Amino acid sequence: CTAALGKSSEPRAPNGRRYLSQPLVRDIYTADPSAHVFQGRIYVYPSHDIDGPAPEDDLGGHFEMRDYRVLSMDRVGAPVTVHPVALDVAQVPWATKQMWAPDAAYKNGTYYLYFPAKDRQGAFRIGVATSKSPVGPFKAKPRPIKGSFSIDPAVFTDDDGRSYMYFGGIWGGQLQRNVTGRYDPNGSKTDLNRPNAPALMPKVARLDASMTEFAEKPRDALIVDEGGKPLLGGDTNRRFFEAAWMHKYNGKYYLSYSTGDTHYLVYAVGTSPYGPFTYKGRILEPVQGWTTHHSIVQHGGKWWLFYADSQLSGQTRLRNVKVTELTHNPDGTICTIDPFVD
Ligand code: FUB
Repeated sequence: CTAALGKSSEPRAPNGRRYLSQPLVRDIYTADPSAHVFQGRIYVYPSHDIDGPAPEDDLGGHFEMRDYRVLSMDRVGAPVTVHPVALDVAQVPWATKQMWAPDAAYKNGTYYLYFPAKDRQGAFRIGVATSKSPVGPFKAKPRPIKGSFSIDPAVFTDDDGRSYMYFGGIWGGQLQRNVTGRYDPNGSKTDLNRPNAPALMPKVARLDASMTEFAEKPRDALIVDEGGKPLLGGDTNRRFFEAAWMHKYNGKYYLSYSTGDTHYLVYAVGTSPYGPFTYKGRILEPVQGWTTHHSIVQHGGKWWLFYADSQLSGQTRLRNVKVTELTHNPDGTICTIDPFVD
């Protein structure tokens, strides 16, 4: 596992080290990059960070995003195009605020943009919007996906054409406020508050043929330790927090995610898109900034990790998307990446 050295002219991070890679775009702030290859070109669907008045809090009230803008490039290292607004919260009948981490999919000539936002009750739901272009503009469905809740949708299409949505997040992502099947506005602010009980898990549901509704009730994407036991709520270095992503490598299903308050990107491997997934290790050590959220995509014969940090602003609420190469070892494990060099 080797990393390319940063150029000596590049600024050092607050920790005195150099950044492994530089921001993909500097004109706008972007985060939570969901990368896909459509017709040979790389498209990145990020959150579009903006500065707002909300003070920082544990529920992410300071992430006040209002719209989405798509990035695209011919290949990693080529010039990046920042496309015009693809969808604005004002165009989504049910949504009020906080257009958080999105994802996209393609099927039969239509592109689908999946996004979380808060409804009038203050509950996160997941919406979908469609377009004939990968960069939009997208037209939102009038209602969120039936049975959806929480945040961070990631849609994976398997080799047999079936698509699955992974989603969820604790703390501000509200997974812990949906355990009864209904949103409880008075529920815990963080998690289940049971460190010795199984942690809250990401959810997975297959999408129906329309790609705009669940074909089934969401179920837990169970993450277990080497002994097959569910990761526990108190295991904060390994348990799921948010930012689920799925990629398939050598026939195995790799569920990767953020550990949130411990700031790691980690992964777990299974033999079915539903899991269970056995925890394997870290993908990315903590970046500058509180959040860490990524995607993994293959292009040009290599695997790429798209991620984000706060290099440009120094503020967690104003992040910038980056990319670096990701390596699978011969035994299927993933090389841990340090986002800093020197
Ligand atoms: O960008 C807002 C939220 O912060 C995302 O939905 C989370 O994954 C975290 O990055």
